[in-house]
Amino acid sequence: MIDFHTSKRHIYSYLHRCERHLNIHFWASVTVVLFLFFVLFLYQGVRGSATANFTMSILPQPLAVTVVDDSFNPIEEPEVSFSEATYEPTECRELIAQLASPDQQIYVRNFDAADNGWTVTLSTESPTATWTSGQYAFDFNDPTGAGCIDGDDADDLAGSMAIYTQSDSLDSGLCPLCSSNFVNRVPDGVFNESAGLNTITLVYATSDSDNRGDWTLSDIIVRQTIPASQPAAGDYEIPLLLSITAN
Ligand SMILES: [Ca+2]
Ligand SMILES: [Ca+2]
Ligand SMILES: [Ca+2]
Repeated sequence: MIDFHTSKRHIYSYLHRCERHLNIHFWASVTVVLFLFFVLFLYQGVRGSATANFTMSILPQPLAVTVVDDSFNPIEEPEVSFSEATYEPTECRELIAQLASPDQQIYVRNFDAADNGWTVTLSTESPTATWTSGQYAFDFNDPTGAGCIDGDDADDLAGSMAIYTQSDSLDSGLCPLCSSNFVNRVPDGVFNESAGLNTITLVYATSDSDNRGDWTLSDIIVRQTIPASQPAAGDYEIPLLLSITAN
């Protein structure tokens, strides 16, 4: 005789064990599947990584010479002003002015633009330029007779300009790690049209100089003769160019 209740209990027990068994299998399967997804995720993450090449270009600054103030602010239209002179009928005189006065300085920058050195010069736009005031003029590049008489240059005017740089007037600029070795000032120069000396070198750097650096030059003395009987026509002017060239 079958004990129905006993069988039923056995069946329930059996089913319950099966359910537990299935649950264990289910969660084990879920765990395995999640683990596989995790591994796959890591693998995809590794396989999907990329190397980004960071690039940067530091370009050389253009070779430059400017006139700046004590704080290195550019002075757009620097002037060199001589003291006033009265008319003198018989005497040839000399006036003195200062280029790059105490609150101004010539500022040279070479930040990898000229690796073989550079040269800073002063010149006029043309060797035949003169000091002019309306119809009147006198010369700037004729040292004949100490700048007091006309020589064999193209014009018939007298007058001579000389440039003098001072010792200890050449200094390093703003670059803290740059060297000023092999950067030299030229003590003096005289414009001479007939001798072909149409530019005066103020400062230069040799090929051994630092390829990166900035320098200042100040207190440049300019001497200009005024011929006797030069008409007092008013204000005389002559533009001069401050230039820098790579060697
Ligand atoms: Ca001349
Ligand atoms: Ca002449
Ligand atoms: Ca002359």
